[in-house]
Amino acid sequence: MAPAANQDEGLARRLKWWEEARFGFFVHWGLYAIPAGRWKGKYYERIGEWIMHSAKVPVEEYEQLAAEFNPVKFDAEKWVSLAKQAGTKYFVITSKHHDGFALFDSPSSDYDIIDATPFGRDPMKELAEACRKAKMPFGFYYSQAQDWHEPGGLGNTWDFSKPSQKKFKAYLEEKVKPQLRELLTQYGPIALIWFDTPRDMREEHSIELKHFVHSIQPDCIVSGRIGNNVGDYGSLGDNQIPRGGLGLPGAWETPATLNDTWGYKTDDKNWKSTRVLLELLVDLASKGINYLLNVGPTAEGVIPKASVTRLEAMGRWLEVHGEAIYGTQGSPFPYEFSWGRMTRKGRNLYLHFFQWPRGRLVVYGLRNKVKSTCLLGDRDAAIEVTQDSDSATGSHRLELRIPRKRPSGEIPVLRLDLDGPPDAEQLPVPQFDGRIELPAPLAEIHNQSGTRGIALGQSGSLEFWTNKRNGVSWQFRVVEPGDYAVHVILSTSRVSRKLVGGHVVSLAVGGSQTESKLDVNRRIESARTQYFPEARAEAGTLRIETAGVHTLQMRARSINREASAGIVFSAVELVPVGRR
Ligand code: H79
Repeated sequence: MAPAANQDEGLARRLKWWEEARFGFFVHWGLYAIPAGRWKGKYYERIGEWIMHSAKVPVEEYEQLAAEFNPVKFDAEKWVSLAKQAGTKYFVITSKHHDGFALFDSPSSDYDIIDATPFGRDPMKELAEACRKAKMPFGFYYSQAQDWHEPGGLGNTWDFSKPSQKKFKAYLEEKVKPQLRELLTQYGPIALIWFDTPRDMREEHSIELKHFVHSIQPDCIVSGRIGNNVGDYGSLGDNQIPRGGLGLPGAWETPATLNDTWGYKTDDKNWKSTRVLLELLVDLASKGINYLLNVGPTAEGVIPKASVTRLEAMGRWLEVHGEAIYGTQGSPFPYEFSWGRMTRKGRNLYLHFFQWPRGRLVVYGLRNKVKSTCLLGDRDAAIEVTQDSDSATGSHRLELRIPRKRPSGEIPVLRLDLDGPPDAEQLPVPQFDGRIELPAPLAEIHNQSGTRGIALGQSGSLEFWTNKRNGVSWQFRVVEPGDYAVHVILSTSRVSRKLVGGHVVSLAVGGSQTESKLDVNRRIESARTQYFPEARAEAGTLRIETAGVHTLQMRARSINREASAGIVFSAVELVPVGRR
């Protein structure tokens, strides 16, 4: 969801600390931690907090879980101290998820932790206090549109029929607003309200709720999922990470899981490794996107050990490399590197190595002078820098001689201290491996007027290429003439979650042209593609005769009708053939 227009003068002030934070701690905790993925002996594949929906549990039956909710091992200080140790900089917890149960003292409702459980304590009060002591900004997740407990809320199709607008409006007035008022008055300063799944909320409702929050706490950030693009920042899909840059203005965040579920599930052992989690953090930071990483505590109030060890390990990496994450902005380059990612801060450029270069690394297109370098965590490492620019091709070349021995630590980071803010050539140029990446956000879009055309989606992919008369092109710079294999990176987005190929496209540079049917057989396996898959579709070879600036034209010959969003792709790459 794109962020609100910056007419809102409070926006920049509200968002400053949040954009610097880059890494947040998310907690999904509620009654669903009791069934933990199983209902009446049956295991449900889907995310744990959805069990009421997955098993179509009637309200009266689900309500009975409350009598069992007694998290005697809950320790607010322990949770907040883990969040600190992990290196996260804000804390967000479910105050009410889609099941409608309030995990806080809600005077306006009986379906809350004080009235309906034997626990007798308000965990939100304890967490707010622990966060205040730890100087950790504290925020609430609140499901504003889906509420499976109420006939006026959305989503419960097994007990209720779809509510009328009038009924939904009454639910907003009688449940949502009173509870938001409670959340914003009972717990001191609230950093953020994390709204979710707006569904068919009308724009007027989104705007009204946002103003309602700000009328009580003007500095409270409102998440993008309040709907209708009126949030303070944009929210990508759950676990979604775009390839290349987003190419969209504003502040962004991706909520993400350590395993597959959000709410605790006994059987979900699909834990990501520390290494993968750090890659995701770095990948997002390199695109200027916050990472809100979730834990799902048990019904007893314990954060699973597998989560704790990973978060602690991330914290250890951040202790050494945190300056390359906190307070940084995304890479000055509009595409990714095969060896890793970049972030920047002031005059510093940080190179995060997913693969350690064997002795030598070359970066093209950086216009700055490098004044000095520092390998984080190893101040004595000798790095030799050479810079020149090729007048024939106009390309700036930076060569780094790097120790062959890979430093310890999950992802080594090299800081370059520059003569000014990083200034990178925006035109795609060949990088170290000779590959030229043409990313979706840099494409020039050629839509025939009057048709719904190709557009850059919120995931950094091009979508809605459904008309053969439309097309795209890129400019880019060639340094070494020759043959290039062309690959189209097919991708998925929030509107088209299934990878679809079968389109026939033609690609041309100058007089050289190739036509191919794109298939999805070569999946790209990476930390990023687990939930939003990508495939590298081979699309022939092009001969580029001269060095210098060229234009690649991409046209559609036929578009697979099964693809409702048309050809969805995130980049075209040109890979030199037969050179080494
Ligand atoms: O709170 C977490 C999720 O519960 C919530 N967002 C994150 C932060 C979320 N709500 N909706 N969704 C995510 C999309 C849900 C998709 C699915 Fe399903 C739920 C897929 C399987 C279960 C809905 C029901 C679609 C298919 C069945």
